[in-house]
Amino acid sequence: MQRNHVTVALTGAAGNIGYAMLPRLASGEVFGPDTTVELRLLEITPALGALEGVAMEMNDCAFPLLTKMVLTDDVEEAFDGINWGLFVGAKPRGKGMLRGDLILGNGPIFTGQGKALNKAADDVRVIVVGNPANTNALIAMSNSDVPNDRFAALTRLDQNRAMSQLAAKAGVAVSEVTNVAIFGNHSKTMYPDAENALIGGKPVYDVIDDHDWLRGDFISTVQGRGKAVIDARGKSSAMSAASAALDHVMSVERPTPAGQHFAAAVLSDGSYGISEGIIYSFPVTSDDNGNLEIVQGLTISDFGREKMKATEAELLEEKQVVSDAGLL
Ligand code: NAX
Repeated sequence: MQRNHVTVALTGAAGNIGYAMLPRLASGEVFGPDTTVELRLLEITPALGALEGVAMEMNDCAFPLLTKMVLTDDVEEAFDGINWGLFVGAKPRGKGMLRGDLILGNGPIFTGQGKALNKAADDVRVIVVGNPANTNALIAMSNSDVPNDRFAALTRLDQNRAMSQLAAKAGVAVSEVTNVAIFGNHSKTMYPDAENALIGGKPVYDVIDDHDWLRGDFISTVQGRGKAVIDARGKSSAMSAASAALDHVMSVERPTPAGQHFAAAVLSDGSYGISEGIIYSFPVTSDDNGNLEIVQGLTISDFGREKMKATEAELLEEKQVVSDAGLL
């Protein structure tokens, strides 16, 4: 998608992921070297002071393409006329907090943000990063007049994690790994699919002999990677999450190379027998105009089917929770 100027809203802009994302958004890397960028930085009121500091640093980077930054705690101001909404801001999951509590704690943020999106530009696209990302995207979508196909939740980090694991196991560069799909929820039930993935254009199952690893540790490593990073670093993934979110934006903005696909959680249309009406991660492609299409016809084994159903069940439960709470 070629444009001269893009307006991008980033929620939670003073947080860890926002900090890792901002310089790359303004550098020209994401939207190209000829596209100027306006940033709308949304935070909660108590974080506006910290946001001011982040904006000072952004100014000190002296990015030639950055035309304007708006710092605000007003969602309507933040989303007015935007081409992209990067929904990162959410309350973190506290120690001992159940997933259900997190869903109900963060859900109301996304009802308001969904409504405010009605002021966005006609071509607006949204990527939800804040957890529980799939269900938050469903809430935002359900509360907005923006067409459903503009909303996605981030599973690109899971795809990137899977690619990195496969490359390391095969002893090849990560650039050799393509067509890794992530099915389902961005949670520990997700199913990273190696059965349709390629290494150097060949099926992963032909390149990696250790099929027990592909069906076992590979999957659990990707599913548990977020926790492993927290255990090692003492903080949740921020650099990699920011990078994946920007990979997603770039993949949506550019046509997908023929025969390839990438992972994004989008509204299920019943593809692969998955229930309609949930935000479920599928292999997708983008056209020249940022429209996503679910890739059809991948071969799914009984093993894969079972995993896809388990993560679907979790998403249906999450949907029930937010539906009962009147958030949809
Ligand atoms: P931080 O706690 O560092 O930053 C979050 C920021 O959001 C804070 O500055 C907070 O003030 C702000 N915020 C809270 N409510 C807001 C609202 N209503 N409007 C605007 N801003 C608001 O968390 P960070 O590490 O940046 O992570 C952000 C979110 O990403 C979390 O929900 C986290 O769980 C999620 N993640 C999602 C990933 C994914 O792949 N989908 C991976 C990484 C990450 O865990």
